[in-house]
Amino acid sequence: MPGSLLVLALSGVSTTPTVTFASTQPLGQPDYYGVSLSHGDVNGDGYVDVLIGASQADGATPGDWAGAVYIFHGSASGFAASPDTTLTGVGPGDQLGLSAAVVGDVDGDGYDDVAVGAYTADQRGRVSLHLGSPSGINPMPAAQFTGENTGDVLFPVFPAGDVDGDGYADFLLEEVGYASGAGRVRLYLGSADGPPATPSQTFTGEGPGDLLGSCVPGDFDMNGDGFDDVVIGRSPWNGYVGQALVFQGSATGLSATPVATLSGDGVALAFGGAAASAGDVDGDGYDDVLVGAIGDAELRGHVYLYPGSATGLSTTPAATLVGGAANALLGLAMAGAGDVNHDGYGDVILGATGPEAEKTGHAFVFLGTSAGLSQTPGTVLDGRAADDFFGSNVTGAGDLDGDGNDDVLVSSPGAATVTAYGGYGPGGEDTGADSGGDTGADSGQDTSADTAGRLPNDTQPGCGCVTTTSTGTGMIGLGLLVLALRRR
Ligand SMILES: [Ca+2]
Ligand SMILES: [Ca+2]
Ligand SMILES: [Ca+2]
Ligand SMILES: [Ca+2]
Repeated sequence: MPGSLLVLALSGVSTTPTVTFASTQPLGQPDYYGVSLSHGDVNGDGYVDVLIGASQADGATPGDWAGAVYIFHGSASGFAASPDTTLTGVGPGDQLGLSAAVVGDVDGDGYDDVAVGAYTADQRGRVSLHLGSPSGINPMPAAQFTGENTGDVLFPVFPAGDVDGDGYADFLLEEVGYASGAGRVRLYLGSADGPPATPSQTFTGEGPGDLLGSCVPGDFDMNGDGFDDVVIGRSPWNGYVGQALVFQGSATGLSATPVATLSGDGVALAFGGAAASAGDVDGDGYDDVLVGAIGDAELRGHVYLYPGSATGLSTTPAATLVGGAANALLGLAMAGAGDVNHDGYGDVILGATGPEAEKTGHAFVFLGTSAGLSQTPGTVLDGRAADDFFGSNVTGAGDLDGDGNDDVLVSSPGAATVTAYGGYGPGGEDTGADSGGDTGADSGQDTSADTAGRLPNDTQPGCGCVTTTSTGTGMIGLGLLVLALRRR
């Protein structure tokens, strides 16, 4: 009806970037900037900090793929142009930051902590836990975890929220190559002393090729009991049909076996290749979850929304979003976006590097409503140039500019940038008349000059840092992008 259309039109995410983070690696040497994205408050000052991984960043030798993770501190005046902390890989092929995340406050000292994964030369893999402090992330790791065997490739890291409800953040690590590719997910429970040296629980795939744990969203409470729950995808399971296993949190940790299994609708293969907590899109007090399957016949991409309830996740999707054209690859990346329009309903952001052959890329923000997730995007964000691969990674970013509306981050690894876009509420976009920082009274998105010290918008328009040719299509998002960047 017209009234709701009007509200939709006046709230969402601005298409004008508020901040652009840019790689400093030399042109023509792609570093996979933005392959990992995360946010939290690592220095406890109340401002959101941003983490950006670049797994092919130079180490001692150009092109050695040592990798790096950059952490930018938020402040009243925005973000500095240079990262406040840089973590770098220790050797060629480390690919540090291929996965990295702010995993919450694991030791309960009031500062969020960071876990960074490295592929490593022997493919055993290594994850380092770096603790937050008043001055930010300590570059010296407080703990390190390695794959049990050569080839186990322990590197994906996932915040798990607080699965045992003790107030300490918990996290998950994944060994993608464990047991000939069966895969294993390790749960580490936080404590005042940090995480234990050995995992609190492990979950192992059923057989070679299972790749249990191809995705794990964290920080979601499907049944409102105060214990966060976890979904683990098995994208290649059963001839690439895929499944997603739901594990329930409790005072003693996660359920040893799944309490539910999600299977999609059979239309799209590779179900579970991506997943994310959607937040609470329908405002009923139970978090909802997104699971993607890009392997339909035309590679449009399917994204399914499963609603939470007092008894757990429904195994029937409440909504199915499908890419609008062949090769759209909708749902290659997905995330909860927080509440971009400050209406109390959780919103989500989906990335899609297609459908255009030149891979400019897109991201779509869908708004939550009392009736569930809207079926048309409230905002469409676009990459700027061919081979930007805009939308390869997306995340909610919390409230970066302090206007009361949550913001989003979108990676363009081809352009070696990560761009922030501001949410705004029914009051419409803020045109910037209120100088001196937007405290949120106008519930709008602040695009303006009152953000001194912030990076100028869009510092490298269409820089052409990467000149990959179009890539064709693939079944697995991350693999597709790695292939594309390697083909240079
Ligand atoms: Ca901490
Ligand atoms: Ca905990
Ligand atoms: Ca809900
Ligand atoms: Ca909302």
